[in-house]
Order: sequence, then structure tokens, then C-alpha cells
Amino acid sequence: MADSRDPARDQLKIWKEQRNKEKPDVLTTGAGHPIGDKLNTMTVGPRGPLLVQDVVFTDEMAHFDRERIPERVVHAKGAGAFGYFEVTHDITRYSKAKVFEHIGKKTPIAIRFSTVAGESGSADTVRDPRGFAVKFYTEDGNWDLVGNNTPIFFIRDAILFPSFIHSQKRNPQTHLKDPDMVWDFWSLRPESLHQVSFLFSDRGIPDGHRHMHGYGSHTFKLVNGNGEAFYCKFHHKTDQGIKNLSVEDAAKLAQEDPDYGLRDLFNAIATGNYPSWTSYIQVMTFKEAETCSFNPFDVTKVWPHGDYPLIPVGKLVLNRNPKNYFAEIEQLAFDPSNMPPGIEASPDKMLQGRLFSYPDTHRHRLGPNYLQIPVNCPFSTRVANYQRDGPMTVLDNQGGAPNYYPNSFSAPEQQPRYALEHSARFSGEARRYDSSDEDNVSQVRTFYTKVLKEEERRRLCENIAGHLKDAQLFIQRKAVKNFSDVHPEYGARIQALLDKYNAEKPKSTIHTFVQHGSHLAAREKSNL
Ligand code: HDE
Repeated sequence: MADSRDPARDQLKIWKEQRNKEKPDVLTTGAGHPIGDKLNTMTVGPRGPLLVQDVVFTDEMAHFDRERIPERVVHAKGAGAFGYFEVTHDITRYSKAKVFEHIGKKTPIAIRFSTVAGESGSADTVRDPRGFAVKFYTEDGNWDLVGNNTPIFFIRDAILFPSFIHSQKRNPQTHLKDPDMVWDFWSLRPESLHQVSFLFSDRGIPDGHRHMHGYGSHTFKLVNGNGEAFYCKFHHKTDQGIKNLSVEDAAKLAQEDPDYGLRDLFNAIATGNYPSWTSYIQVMTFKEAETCSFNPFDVTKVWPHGDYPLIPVGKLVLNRNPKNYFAEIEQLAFDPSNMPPGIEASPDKMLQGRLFSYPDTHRHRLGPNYLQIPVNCPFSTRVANYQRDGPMTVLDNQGGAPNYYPNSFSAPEQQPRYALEHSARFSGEARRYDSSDEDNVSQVRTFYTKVLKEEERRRLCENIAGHLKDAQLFIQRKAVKNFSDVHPEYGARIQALLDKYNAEKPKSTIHTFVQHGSHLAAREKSNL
């Protein structure tokens, strides 16, 4: 349990002490008018109705009525902080990005950690991937590396993402999490096996946000000052060491302190125990990519470290808590298409899909001028373009500068040599390519047989069976078949555990299901 006198719990006390002012501020309306009485509405007589002229009341209530913005459709529960990225090793032969300019260079950063499927108030200690999103405020505009604590993902084609997420969220009728939906989708899409195996391993429940690695996950492209390009992956290894929670401890914490991860991060930073991560890249040449034995743009695959060794780059350090959660973390908007010169997208289908989705969701969630919100604003550079107006224009709207291009009045200049994207050559027939059978099992087999120790394999199978047992039998069978394709022992162990669970299942479950089924059939018959 959290210390009852930790900085998070003492926030109000600390705020008061730090104010360093003798007199309190004057209480005002939103428009700054001093308020005479804030405890009583204005009524006609002590028991009479309220008056419309009570603007102290309407000002407050109208704002309250509009306090909520849509929560993130995924990754709604999160914690964030600020700090810097420092270059420790020269990688300018791979990338001209200013963030890597020279050893010792520091760039301000924001990081937000999150769970994926739960709502904004959900528990931090659930089994779920963790978001690990980093925003670098570089002199060439913001670079957002919006990754997870896993180097891989469940699917490899962006078109499946909304359905995948629906299957992990709530059932449309019961509004409950639904193991049938979860396992039906996973078992129909065996490319999920790698990430599912990672998720149900010990790393599926990290101990807070400080004790996990972060990954850019996708393949990116780096471009150097000579215009030469390389494919790359990004990794951030925790300097705090990997720590995971047991299933039992996680369940206990979910009950006693559902905000465990948030609190742990806030308190660590507030007490000067700044968390840090060491950043690395893996590099693959274009030639290597052509002959690679697997598709290097498939986010369900890792690049083996033996073939593509980790190259150290720098350090991420978090040393400042948000001053206000909503302003700085809830409104913090990450976007994988935020890439400054020197860092570009690879053809990874998932990354390509994300380039559209994130700015689109921000325009909906935060409004079309979300880039003017201080935490999203590229404050290390100066924005000069032809975008004007729109709701909540809060900066100077670029003053009297011409609002069309080209123009003859000192227009900002294009940077064709420096900022033009690396040109890439592609050829092929434009059509929808089925990628479902791009070897879904080889790397999972290596994970199961070589990466995990026997004890870890045992817990993995128990964790999977403990969840899969709640899905219908035909779905269990499909899932077990996929695990058996990875390794016969993997499937057999899960099946043996399921057999035990299924033998213990009360008969009444089946009864309810049959009733429900016949009810539906009756409805269909009567055409209702
Ligand atoms: Fe996301 N994802 N995602 N995602 N994702 C969002 O953006 C999406 C994917 C990740 O702390 C949303 O601002 C699509 C992979 C993180 O604010 C949304 C696809 C990875 C965060 C969205 C993916 C991620 C998000 C929801 C498949 C790891 C939280 C609200 C093509 C490499 C960032 C928002 C934060 C958030 C879309 C897949 C990581 C809807 C379409 C793969 C860490 O735009």
C-alpha cells in the first residue's frame, strides 16, 4: 500500500506551502469579476426559485457542464511526466535528425504511460500492454515515438484495428468485457500469437510504469545528411530494472490502489528519484531488408538482436511532474506522423495506418487547433505556415503575415535540400493483399522454447488457460489449435488446464446459453 504521507497524498499541503503568499487570491468568475458570495444561490426569498441574473451560479454551472472531453478511444488511463533526452553516442551516420545532433545534446521530452483497453478510471495493474509514448520537442518540430512496452503488436494490417479493439473492450449489449469476443478475434487472427504470448507472460503485468522497457515497435526509416537511408527500430531499456507483479499482487492492488502506477511515478519524481531509460536503435540496410528471411515491416515480428545488434544512442530522463493533469497529460496528443527531417516512416502497414488515425482523433477529441495547446505546441521551433483561424485560436494566428502561398511578401522559405523526404521506389499491383499467413509461429516458437524458462512457460500456460476458460468451447478449441501450431507442448499444456476447468464448470452456464439461443431463434422466426 502507498505510504499515507507520500508527496502524491500531500499534494495540497505542499501546494499551500509553496505558494509563498501572505494573502489568498481574490475569488473571481471565469471573466475575472470579484465574487461576493459563492456559497449561496440568489433566490426570490429564502425558499423561492433561482434567478437567471445569478451569473455567479450560471458561469460556474455552464463550465462544469462542459468539463469532460472524449477520453482516448484506447489508452484512456495513463500517467505522464516531463524531462529530457540526452545523446550519449553518435548516430549521425544514420540520421541527420537534430535530436541526435551531437553527444551531450539535450532535448526536452514528455512521456505518457498507459494501459490500453480500460477506461480512464480503470485499474493500473491489469494484464494489458502498456503504452510508452515519447514526445521530443526538437528544433525541427516535435518527434513523437508512440510505442508500447512490447516490441510487437497483435495485428499487422491497420484495417483490423477497430475490430481488434472492439473485441477487447465491452460487449455491445451487456457492456461487460467478453472473453468470447477477445478469444474469438485472437483465434481467428493467428498473427496475434506472438503478442498474446508476450501479454500472458510475466511481463504482461509490469510493476508500475518505471520498471518496463519501451519500444517504438514499428520499423522506421532514418536518413543521414548525405541522403542515405536505413531502416531502424527504437528501444528504451529501463534503468530501474524489469519488475513485474504476480497475478495475486496485481489483483490485490487493483482493489486497494487502482492508481498504483500513476502514484508510483508521481512520487518517484516528486522525491527526486528520477526514472530513466537507455535508448538504442537496431539498423537494417535496404539491401538486408530485401533479402531478410521475414518481412521486416511486419510489426508482429522482432528483429533478432544477434543479426541486428542494439546500438546505444542516449538516455530518457523524467524529472518533472505535470503541474496540472488535465492541461498537460489529458491534452497531451501524440502522433506517429510527427517526424522531423532525418526520421521517416517505413512501409509498415500498421504505421502507415496510424499516420492518419492519430491527428484525426486529436481533431475530434481536442479540436482542430490542438497543436496550439502548450504541451502539443512545437515550442522549440517557430510555426510558419498558411493555416489560420478555427475554433479556439489562442495564439497570435500568425498576426499580419500573408495567409496564402506563394506570395511576394517575405514568405517563409521551403527547405528542399534539407527537409524533402527521402525518395523511395515501389512497384506492384494496387490491390488488397492478404497478409494473414505471413509465418505466424516461428518467432513465437523461439519465444516459447528459448526465451522463456520452464517456470515462465508454466505461468504463461496457466495465465492463458485462466482467461481462455471463460470463452465458449469451440473458441477454446480454435485457440488451442493455434498454440499447438507454435509448439505441440504449448497447446497440450493449455488444453490440459482447460480440461480441468471445463470439468468443474457448473451445468447452469450451458442451460442459460441454450435458453438464450432458443429465444433468439424464436425472435428470428417471428421476424421481430
Ligand atoms: Fe495506437 N492509438 N493505434 N498503437 N496508441 C491511440 O490515439 C491506432 C498502435 C499507442 O499516451 C489513439 O490519441 C491505430 C500500435 C499509444 O496519448 C488512436 C493503430 C502501438 C497510445 C490510436 C494503433 C500503439 C495510442 C487513441 C493500428 C504501439 C496512447 C487516442 C493501425 C507501437 C498515446 C489517441 C497517449 C493511442 C490508433 C496501433 C501505441 C485511436 C489506428 C502498434 C502508446 O488514434
